[in-house]
Amino acid sequence: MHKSGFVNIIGNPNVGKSTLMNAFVGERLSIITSKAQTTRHRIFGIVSGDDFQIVFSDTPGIIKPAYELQHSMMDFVKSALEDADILIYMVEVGEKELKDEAFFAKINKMNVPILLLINKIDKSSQEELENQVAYWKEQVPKAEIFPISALEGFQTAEVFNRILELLPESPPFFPKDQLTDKPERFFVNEIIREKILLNYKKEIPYAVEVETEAFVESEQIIHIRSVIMVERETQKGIIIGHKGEALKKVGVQARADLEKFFGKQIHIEIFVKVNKDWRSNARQLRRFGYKE
Ligand code: GDP
Ligand code: K
Ligand code: MG
Repeated sequence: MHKSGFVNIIGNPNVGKSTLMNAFVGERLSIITSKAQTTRHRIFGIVSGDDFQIVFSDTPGIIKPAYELQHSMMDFVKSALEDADILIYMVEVGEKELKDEAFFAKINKMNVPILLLINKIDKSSQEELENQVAYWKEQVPKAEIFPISALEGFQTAEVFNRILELLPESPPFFPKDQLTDKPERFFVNEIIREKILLNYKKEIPYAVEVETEAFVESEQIIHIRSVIMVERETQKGIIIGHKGEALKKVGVQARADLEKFFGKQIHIEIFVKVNKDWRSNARQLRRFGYKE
């Protein structure tokens, strides 16, 4: 017998969704920072064994969309709610002030198993944790509750084993050696975007999109050419920085991660271009893979 299914991870921004998926897959497929809206796409992380295949979906955090890009991000969340075989709803210790009754009502009515993971318990006391479990039992009675630490790997094996038990009988959806649905260039873009999230303040990271124009692999080395797209001339100046120092730092940091990710020497050139209001432009969003 072979089991296979879609296990979709949803939750508020910054609760640790990407950290959990990477931990299960054993690769840094999803970028992680302490900033909300780090994850903009729905990303598959595929874990296969002899008789099972779990297709995890990492998704953007749930937000009220303010512009077209964020609408597309929430469409990824919606589709993850619709096609799950098992739903992982992740919360973090102490987030109960973000109560959303309509959302709870919706997931309580879903007819797939729901695992409600209370993450970051490394930061909580035993008493606080007990209160949290009681609270979530009341809000989402349908869910099985697991207190975990995605970062420290606490109780994540238990969650994984429960997923294996709940997984429906099915042939695999992807070749057994496939790790993700995204092409190599996607991960180049994401690694560069992570460095932008880490190096620039305020609005800058949210105005940025990265596009990789060339990815040429030979036996020894991968040659990459990427473009950082911003919405305004002033943002371009900030990205490049005084004498190009800021952009150089992004390049050095990205290259180090790319070498780890691809296991090869990397040569990378990064340019900055203005692409006015790309975040609000449906055609541009389609081009960057945010829309069908
Ligand atoms: P996402 O926005 O839900 O995908 O969250 P991320 O995976 O990007 O994580 C957001 C932040 O929470 C990062 O700084 C992570 O290192 C941190 N984080 C994730 N899991 C844990 C955990 O179990 N414990 C603690 N203390 N921090 C965590
Ligand atoms: K985040
Ligand atoms: Mg994320």
